[in-house]
Amino acid sequence: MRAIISALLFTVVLLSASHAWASEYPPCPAGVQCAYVRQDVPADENANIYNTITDGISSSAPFVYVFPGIYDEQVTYPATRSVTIKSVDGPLLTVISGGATRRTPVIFPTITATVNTPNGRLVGFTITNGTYGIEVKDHGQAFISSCVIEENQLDGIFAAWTGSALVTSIAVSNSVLRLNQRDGISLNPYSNCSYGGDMFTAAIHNSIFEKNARYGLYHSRNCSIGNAQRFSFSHSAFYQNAAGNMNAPLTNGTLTKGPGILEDVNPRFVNSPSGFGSDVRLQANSPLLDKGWDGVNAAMRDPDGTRNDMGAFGGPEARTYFISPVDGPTVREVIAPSVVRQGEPLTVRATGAVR
Ligand SMILES: [Ca+2]
Repeated sequence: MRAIISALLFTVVLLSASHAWASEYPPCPAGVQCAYVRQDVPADENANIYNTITDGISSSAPFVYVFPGIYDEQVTYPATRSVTIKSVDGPLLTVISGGATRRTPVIFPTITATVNTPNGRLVGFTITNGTYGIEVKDHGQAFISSCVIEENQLDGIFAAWTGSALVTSIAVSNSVLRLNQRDGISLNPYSNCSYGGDMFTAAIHNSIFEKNARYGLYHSRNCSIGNAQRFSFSHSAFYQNAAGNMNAPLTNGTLTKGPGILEDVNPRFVNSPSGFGSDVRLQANSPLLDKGWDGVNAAMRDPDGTRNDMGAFGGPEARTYFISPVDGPTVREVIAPSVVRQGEPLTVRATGAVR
């Protein structure tokens, strides 16, 4: 009888949680077109369904939703319009890979107009097996959140500025940069220090840098990349980056560390091998739970309303990303009769909750 109750309870878990993570079509914001990318049905342009992320971008839709799968392609954002590319079910299930040639999976190109709005948002992917994981080219503008960027040949994210009147802008939040073979994030304003600090902006929050082969966070110039308005860096954690957590210019104070930087702290991921199969959700005893940046209001909080957890499974975008009871949908208030006669129906009542 114990086995039967367990089986029924498992059914309850699935039914309760299914609305939270099943691959349903996400709603499209009012008044805009959305493209849907999935590998399990034929492409149908009339229904805005495509088989590759590149084709989804080519549809001109400003929102591209990507269903679970391993996407072996080079995703290049458009240079003249803004696009949000977002996974439906999160980075454990949705991968963009560099493939056999280890090309860079995601590129934010040089933009062609003087604008200070981001031209690209990337939300909820694992980015792996590339030369760089993500390259932000000269005056590219990139917002990256809820991503796992791991095991790329050079840097997890490489961002450049080579000297012009246009800004290179990079914002990274609630992401994990691990096991890259050079730096986790590499900021590269190539010019000398005479540019006044206005041409490169970076915002890094709520992220985890683990076991990168050189630095966790690297800055190529021993000079300021700007004042606090141009560089904000807080509430992030570092663990076992081979050459150091941050390189010398950072420790010299030219990049100002904000509050909540934790160094040499084991994040306690659920499973963190090299190669496919990593699971960088935080265990219940992780010291990085509730250590992220709350922001100026509740907008940065976790789906359960608590303070932001560092990493790719914290923050407001994580609502749909939990796929098992480990740190994910939970069943509470289970009411089941302790004794049931053979052949009688058994009713189990429970409350399902996404954290
Ligand atoms: Ca939390």
